[in-house]
Amino acid sequence: MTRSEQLFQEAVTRIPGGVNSPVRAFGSVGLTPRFIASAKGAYLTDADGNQYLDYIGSWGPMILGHATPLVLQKVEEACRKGLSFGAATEAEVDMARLICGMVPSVEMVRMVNSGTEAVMSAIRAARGCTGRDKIIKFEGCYHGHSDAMLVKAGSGVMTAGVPDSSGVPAGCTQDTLLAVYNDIPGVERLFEEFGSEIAAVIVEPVGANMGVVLPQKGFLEKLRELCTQNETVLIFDEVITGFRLARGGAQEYYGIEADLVTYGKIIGGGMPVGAYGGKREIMEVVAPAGSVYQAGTLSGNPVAMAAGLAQLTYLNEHPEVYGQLEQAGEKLYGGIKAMCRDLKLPCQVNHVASLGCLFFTPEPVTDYRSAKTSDTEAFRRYFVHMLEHGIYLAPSQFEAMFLSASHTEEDIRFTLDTMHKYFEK
Ligand code: KE4
Repeated sequence: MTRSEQLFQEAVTRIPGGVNSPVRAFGSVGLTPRFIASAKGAYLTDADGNQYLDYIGSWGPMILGHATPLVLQKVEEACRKGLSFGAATEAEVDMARLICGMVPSVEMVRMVNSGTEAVMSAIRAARGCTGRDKIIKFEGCYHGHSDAMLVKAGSGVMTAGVPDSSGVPAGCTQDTLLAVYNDIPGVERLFEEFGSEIAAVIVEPVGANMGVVLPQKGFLEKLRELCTQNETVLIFDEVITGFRLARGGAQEYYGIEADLVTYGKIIGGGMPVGAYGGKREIMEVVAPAGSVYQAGTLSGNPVAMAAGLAQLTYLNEHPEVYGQLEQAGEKLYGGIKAMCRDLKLPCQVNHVASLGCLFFTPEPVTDYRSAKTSDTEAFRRYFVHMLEHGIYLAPSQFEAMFLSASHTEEDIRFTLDTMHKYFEK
């Protein structure tokens, strides 16, 4: 029995499903999850000493790679000054100044402890400043696990979401309206029916939780226009795209300004951090400045701020990293695309900058419905081959691949060679 198998055997007796976040359980690929002991650069080492080239990067935070000296040094320095004070610190002012400097649309920002908390709070702020209740979200977009976001499409008649998890009362999702990603007419119909009741539209500017689904031309622009016309708050959930697609995230990359934006992952440098921010007149409704309550014992934690500041400062001072990630993405995802063409594989490749996804479907993937036409058994076989050859992918067809600044040309060549050996069989 491997060490990972031993650990998993005990873990399932004391942790639901043996993991502290469901996707880590390798459920959809039917394997024992690898228990990771350490990581450095683009590589993970599991509890049995096996090394893997990592395309998850902790689901996005590790854009520079694992255990980068510049982040570790700042964390160590912060630790020596104390781990948590529950009081205001200079590091939080530095972080707010840095985020507002990197993202022009963000005039004020509040630190929280996860992407879920950032989204939950941004929605409350949008409802608080508009006095409206309804929210539009898109099928296939994931915004964390707050009740109002755990919805799936109701019956054809209903447009309101129904809970997509047990334990979520219908009352928590009755104001969540569901639309189809890239389907502007559907959004227009919701605005025609509910316009003056809609507090916010929340969208992943690049869908990265149904695999990777890109915004079609005009989609984000039209959402911006509809929200402006209806005085609805446009929320970009940039927990994944934030500071990954560009210094200013998807807002910069696509040239669209959201009213509120949510962050996580990269801004924590690997530590538990989330944030929401945007227009001053919206953010000033948040307590204690305003009447929208939101709080957190460890929000702006000094050690987490040290990690986040180190990573974000580096990205801010070295924008060339984004060009490097763009080129690496072209090499990797362009190489996979060429392989699919040459070997006539029934697959699709969607990618933008360092994010990408290989879908096992012949159908172009433009939304959740088309993503779900993927052959998840074919994905599972591919995943097992890659893992056995030392390449650690997301254990689900409906997740993204994440490149980091630590992935080398050699790593990308090894990845493409390993894929080619699999597909040419
Ligand atoms: P967290 O609460 O997990 O920090 O963030 C929630 C969240 C919000 N918005 C977007 C766009 C997200 O992608 C996420 C979380 N992403 C998943 C990866 N698909 C986290 C991995 C996990 O759940 O373990």
